[in-house]
Amino acid sequence: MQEDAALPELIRLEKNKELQQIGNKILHQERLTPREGVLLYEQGSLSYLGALANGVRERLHGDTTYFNRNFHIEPTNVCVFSCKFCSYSRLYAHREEGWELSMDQMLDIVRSYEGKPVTEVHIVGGVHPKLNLPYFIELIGKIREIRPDLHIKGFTAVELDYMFRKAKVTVEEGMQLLKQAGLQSLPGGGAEIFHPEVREIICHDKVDAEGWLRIHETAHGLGMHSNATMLYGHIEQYRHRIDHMERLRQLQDKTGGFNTFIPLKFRNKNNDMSHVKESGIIEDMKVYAVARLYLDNFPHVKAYWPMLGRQKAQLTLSFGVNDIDGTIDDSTKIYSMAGSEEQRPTMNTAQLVTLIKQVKRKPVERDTLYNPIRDYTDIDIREIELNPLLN
Ligand code: V47
Ligand code: SF4
Repeated sequence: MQEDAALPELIRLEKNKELQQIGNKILHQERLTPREGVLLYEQGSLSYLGALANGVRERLHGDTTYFNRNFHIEPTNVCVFSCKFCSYSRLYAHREEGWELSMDQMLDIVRSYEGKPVTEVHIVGGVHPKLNLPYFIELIGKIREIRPDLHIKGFTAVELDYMFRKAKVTVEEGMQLLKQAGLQSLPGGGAEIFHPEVREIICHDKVDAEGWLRIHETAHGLGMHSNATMLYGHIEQYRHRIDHMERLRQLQDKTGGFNTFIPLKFRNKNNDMSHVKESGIIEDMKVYAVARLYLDNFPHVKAYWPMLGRQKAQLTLSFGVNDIDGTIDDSTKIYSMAGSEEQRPTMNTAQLVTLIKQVKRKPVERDTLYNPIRDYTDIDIREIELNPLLN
């Protein structure tokens, strides 16, 4: 890809010598150290970080910005864990305040997409003590029967860890069984912040960093791909964010199985951390930029638009992001309960394409594994709106 000619000049003009050195490393595609990662956060101006990250994004992807056509199923919000930031779960003892979809209700959701050109179902929910490994194996099998063409991306490492321990199977055995049933990849949730200084405070009782990473490593070993998230903007410090990304970078060196990194902005409504102020837009953009610079072995950085809002998601495209997730169509509540920008997050293809075109990027529909499905650059929005196969 063509490099922006202004970038070397911008780096030359940077007054802070350490930041200038980092800029030159980025230009020469050299890996940043953890210390340099922290320094970027502490001293890098937004414009400098943005220009560097944008250069990396351009080198890797040109103007292509991906989206996919997917829908979410949240089996339940009943959860045995008590993450302080979670606005969504209800403890089993208070399960009458929560919801639990039956197998038939979930399959009806899948059936409701008959004839619609979605390519992925994303399944993530709370950790219900009664919903076990055989149940989810059955669910995946039945989804496959109804829609063999759908890519099934499901279950955070937190859900999987609990499922496997309850079923008394090893991670290898459990992953193997789910793979045989038809599970194809793992979403990136449950990672939060790996460092125990933070994890102990915000989510002490669920799988730890090592357990999370082991589950993803095992999935990668079986040829499955996965994503990784980072919940930022609460009590963590810069060094915790860099430690988080460092652990991911190391695993990615080993397996190459991660597709995309998704920073998740902490939202403070209706949870036990409501007293914690949310991050501002400048910090949000820095998180994306530093992620793009630090995670040199992650092919993609994704902005999850329901959490950020559409305009901020658009802005992230100038700070290293090359993917804005999907149509989502989430009729339930995982994010809206935490105070996300979108109360019932869904966008149709025309809306996603418009968002991407407004910032002069090329919208390309992808599948879960980032195989391009259709380039919308030269397709008129009106044509998309009128064609049910495109919208
Ligand atoms: O791990 C919970 C987050 C995650 C809050 O892989 C919150 O494509 C912000 O797995 N404020 C689950 N975030 C979501 C998830 C996901 C989402 C989008 C895309 C993908 C993917 C995966 O939701 C949890 C947690 O980090 N979360 N509460 C909150 N108050
Ligand atoms: Fe349960 Fe997930 Fe909420 Fe934690 S974030 S309480 S594991 S639903």
